[in-house]
Amino acid sequence: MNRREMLLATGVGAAAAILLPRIGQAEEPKTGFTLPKLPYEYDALEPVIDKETMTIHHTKHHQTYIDNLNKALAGKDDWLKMSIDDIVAKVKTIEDMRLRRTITNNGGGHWNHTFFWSIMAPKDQSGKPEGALAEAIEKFGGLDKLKTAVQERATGQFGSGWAWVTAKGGTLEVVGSGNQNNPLMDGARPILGIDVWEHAYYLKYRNRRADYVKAWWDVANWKVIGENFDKAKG
Ligand code: MN3
Repeated sequence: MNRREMLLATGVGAAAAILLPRIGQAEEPKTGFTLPKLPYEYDALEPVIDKETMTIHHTKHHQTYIDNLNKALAGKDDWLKMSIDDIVAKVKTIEDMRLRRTITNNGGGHWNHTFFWSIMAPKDQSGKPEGALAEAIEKFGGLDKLKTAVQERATGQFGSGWAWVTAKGGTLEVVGSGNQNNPLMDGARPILGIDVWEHAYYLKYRNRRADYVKAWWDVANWKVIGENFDKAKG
């Protein structure tokens, strides 16, 4: 008689039926991260971001970061237990510099892209800054000033990287990062970030990064960015 049969036979079947699968699940090791589904269709951000770019960016580029992250974390159960948010925030505690670099690039890549998809919406659902975020933007000098600062960061970023808006203590700040680094790795929480790797815009905008960033605001999801601000201002 195994444990389950014994429990059933002794009349605690109802409790066992609830408890046993839970025990099993808790002991199941997490094997890695999976590609999150986009919150809209691949062509939903047209004409600002074309369907082909979105498809390749999501199914190839983002998937590759996840595959490489999983490869790097294989067997590292302590890390696999963590959320991608925690992994990215703690990446600088990794002593092995080679591993730190791999997790920075690929954990960062996974976090950044998951974040990027979430802060965009079809043009007709973009909305506008409201509430506490709208006040913070006013304090910054207005939306046009914020857009100009982001534009400067985005076009001034040499090579691949990101332009971010963070909200430490409720004050907006515009920062840039190279490769897949992000502000979370430096203890600041972004509320908005624009991918300025060529793979994010080259098919449609060719070398015209400035045009892509200027157009990007039409698909900014201000509802989500506002929620990010409420969480980040803390
Ligand atoms: Mn990208």
